[in-house]
Amino acid sequence: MSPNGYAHDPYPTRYVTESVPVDRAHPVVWGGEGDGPLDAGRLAAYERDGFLSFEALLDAGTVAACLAEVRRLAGDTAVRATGRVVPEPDTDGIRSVFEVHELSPVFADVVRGDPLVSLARQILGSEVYLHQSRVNFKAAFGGSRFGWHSDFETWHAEDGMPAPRALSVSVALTENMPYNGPLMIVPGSHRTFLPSVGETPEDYHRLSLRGKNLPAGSADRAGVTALAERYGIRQFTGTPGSAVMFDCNCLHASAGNVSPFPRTNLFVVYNSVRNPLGVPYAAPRPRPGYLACRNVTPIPRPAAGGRSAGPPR
Ligand code: 6CS
Ligand code: FE
Repeated sequence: MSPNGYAHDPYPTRYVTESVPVDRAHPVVWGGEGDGPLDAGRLAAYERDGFLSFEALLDAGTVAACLAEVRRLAGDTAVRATGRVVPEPDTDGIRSVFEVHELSPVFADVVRGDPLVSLARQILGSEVYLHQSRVNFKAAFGGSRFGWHSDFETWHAEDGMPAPRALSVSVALTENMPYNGPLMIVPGSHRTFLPSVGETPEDYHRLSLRGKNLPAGSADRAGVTALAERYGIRQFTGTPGSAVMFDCNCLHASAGNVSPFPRTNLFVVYNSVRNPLGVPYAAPRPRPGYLACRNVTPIPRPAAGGRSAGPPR
């Protein structure tokens, strides 16, 4: 039984003594072809691999507006003083800024609009709300890595997310190249839940988001090795505006950036309104709202007669 009183936990983690992989107990694709812009072939690919990539999800004008906001937020000392800004582990640079949709009207429009929201509704088969948004900076000459993990492992343990009915969209704001720390995913890993051994410390997010010597929440190395030997590793490169949409239980990571080119991406996480957060499954208390929103009010649909775009590329 989970330490926080759940009688049945299909995804036991942190409080286990051994990382024994568990089969996913929930669907991957919850909606159908008629529910959004993706055709049956793209839905089947997402179901199989756990992700879809897009060459141009956001247009150049939107990307330019986002980048201008990134520069403004990075220089804003008031924003820096809030917990929303996560510093690099070894320098005074910025690693991440959370809840960018509350800090910037430009990001608010992007994360609450199409094509992102229509894609999320279709995959998750319901109305959706924003669980989390952030920008990861990955500065030139030293932006630090993100080790192998499943986001759902963290959100289940620390945020009380019951089921893997959530997804992330990672949008490139600068070009993502093989050598500036792009996202890597183990295709097909979303069908296996890899428990993580190690109790969640108090206020763990202060440490975990900086990515240093993590005592909990890192994916089990033997488990990562077995899945990567079986399925391989996919690395995502692309020009600004390209994107990857991926299931919350995909095993993923990214290397540090020693190149002279920053790799700056917007991450937007949508959760199904039918999957509201409860008590954390394995942490002393819930994390702050800027990391895990507890307001499940659905993102509104555009008024009838509004502009509708073609299928995303
Ligand atoms: O703890 C979290 O919620 C975040 N940390 C990582 C490394 N990935 C997903 C998520 O934004
Ligand atoms: Fe992640």
